[in-house]
Amino acid sequence: MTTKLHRLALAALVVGAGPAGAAVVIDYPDFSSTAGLQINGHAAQVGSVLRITPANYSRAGSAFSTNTVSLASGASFSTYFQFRFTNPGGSHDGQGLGADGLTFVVQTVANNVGGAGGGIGYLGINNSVGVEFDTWNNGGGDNNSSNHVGINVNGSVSSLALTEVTEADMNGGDVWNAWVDYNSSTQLLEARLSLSASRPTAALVSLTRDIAADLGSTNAYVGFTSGTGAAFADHDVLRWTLTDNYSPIDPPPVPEPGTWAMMAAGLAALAMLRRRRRD
Ligand SMILES: [Ca+2]
Ligand SMILES: [Ca+2]
Ligand SMILES: [Ca+2]
Repeated sequence: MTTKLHRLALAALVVGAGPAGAAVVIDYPDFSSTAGLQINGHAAQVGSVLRITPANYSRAGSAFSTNTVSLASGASFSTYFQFRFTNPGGSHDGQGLGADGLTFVVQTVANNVGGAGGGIGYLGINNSVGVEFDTWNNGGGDNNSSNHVGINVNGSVSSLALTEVTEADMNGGDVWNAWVDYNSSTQLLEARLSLSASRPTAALVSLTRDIAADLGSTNAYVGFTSGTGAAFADHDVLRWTLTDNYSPIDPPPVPEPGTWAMMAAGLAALAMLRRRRRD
C-alpha cells in the first residue's frame, strides 16, 4: 500500500505535506507531464492540459491514477482542480452550446473506464462517488438543468444532490476552480465551484453519505471522466491536487515556475545586463 502510494507520489512530481497532517498524494500544477496517470479512450494530453474528451461527437474518455491512492480511514479526502470547457458545438439544449461535462470520480473498480454521452463517462462505474459538472439537460435526471453540479454514486447519473450553477455557463470557456471534500467523521461530502481561486465558504452542493461503504475499500483510483454526444466541447483539466485526508485546499498552492521558464528569465536578464554594459 505504502509502495503504491510512494510510486504515485513520485510520479506526480511535486509532493509535500498538506495542512492538518494530510499528505498531498497527487499534485499536477499542469499536465505537461502525465506520469502516474492512466489515460483512456478519447482522453489525451494536449500541451499542458489533460483533455478528457475533445470537441467532437460521441466521444468518451477518462484519466485515473495508475495506482490506487490510500485514503484515510472512512475514505476522507480533499481535492482541488481547475477545468475549462472550450470549442462547444453540435446541437443544443436551449441553453448555450456544448456537452456533456466532466466528472471527478473516486472509485475502486478499475482505472480504465469511460462511456459516452449523457453518462459523462461515469455511467456504470460501481463502487464509486462522482461529482459531475454537467452542461447538458437530459431531462428529469438532471432536474431539467442545463448547467449544474451533482453528486452521484455507484455509476448512476441520477444525482442524489444537484445544484444549478448560476455564476456563469460552464461552457463559456472560463477557467473554473472546483473543490471536493469528504470528511468521514461527519460523512459530509461537499463540492464548491467558483470562477475565483478563493474557496467559497458555503458548499454549492453537499450530501451526507457513507462513502467508504460505497467504495468497499479505502484504496481508490481517483480521476476524471467525460463524454460527448450530439453536442460536444473540449473538456480540459488544467491542474489538480488531492490529499489523502480531509484537509480543504485553501488557498490552492501557487505553482512553481518550471526550470525552463526560470532559465529563460535568467538568460533574458543576463542579455539585458550585457546590452546595458555595451551602452
Ligand atoms: Ca448547457
Ligand atoms: Ca446531463
Ligand atoms: Ca446531471
